[in-house]
Amino acid sequence: MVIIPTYDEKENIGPLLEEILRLDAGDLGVIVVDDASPDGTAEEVERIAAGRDDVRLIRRVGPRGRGLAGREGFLAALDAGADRIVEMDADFSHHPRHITTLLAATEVCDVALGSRFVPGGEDAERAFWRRGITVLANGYIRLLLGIPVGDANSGFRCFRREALEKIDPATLRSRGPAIVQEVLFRAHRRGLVLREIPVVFTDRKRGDSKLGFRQLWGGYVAVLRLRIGELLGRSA
Ligand SMILES: Nc1nc2c(ncn2[C@@H]2O[C@H](COP(=O)(O)OP(=O)(O)O)[C@@H](O)[C@H]2O)c(=O)[nH]1
Ligand SMILES: [Mg+2]
Repeated sequence: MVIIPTYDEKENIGPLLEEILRLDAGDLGVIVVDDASPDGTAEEVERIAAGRDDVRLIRRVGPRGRGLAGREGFLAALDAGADRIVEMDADFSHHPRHITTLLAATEVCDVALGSRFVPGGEDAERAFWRRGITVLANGYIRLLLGIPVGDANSGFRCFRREALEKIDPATLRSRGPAIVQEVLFRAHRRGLVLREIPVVFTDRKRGDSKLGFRQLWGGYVAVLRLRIGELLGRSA
């Protein structure tokens, strides 16, 4: 099962679903979790999903957030009985061709992390400043949380069902993009076997990034909170 959080991805979601559904990866279902996108992303998904049972749309209401949507997607995938759960962005930064490699990797690990920073991986075409931020953020997260991975910020991952159950999505706290680090933090602290798989990231061609300075800053604070919470005895 592939879960995709969307906010204003009308132009991307159609072509993306098409590529995912064309993959030779068994009966891979897709759950799109949309946060009432003003551009009509949900209607586009409904149009595609009509008459087929491998594409599902969750229309969220209430406060929106990458974290809130991710959490809901994880829970829906578990609820649907999924054996493997892949999370990815809708903007083609995460290319569907990597899904099969991530799925295969979970035969020998609990969580396969799509990584730009292992041999074969690449952060292509992204603005210089975004790459700089990613490098700094990785150093900060590794230092603070002590997680031995090269790419802590990639939200392109595949989980074995039992691994995701251990991560316990229902109790994730992040409302925003920091969910990516929170999930990694839990996976590591709860003893899951992680493996980094090289992927090539490309910058989005259509639509706009939702990650502004405020969200980036919020992510750093969230990571710091995770560590402080742990030092105060709160379980990861
Ligand atoms: N449901 C939902 N999805 C979101 C929200 N914010 C971002 N996303 C999705 O999360 C993914 C990553 O967001 P993006 O803006 O590309 O962030 P960036 O790649 O870090 O610049 C994309 O699929 C977005 O559509 C949100 O508030 N709600
Ligand atoms: Mg993006």
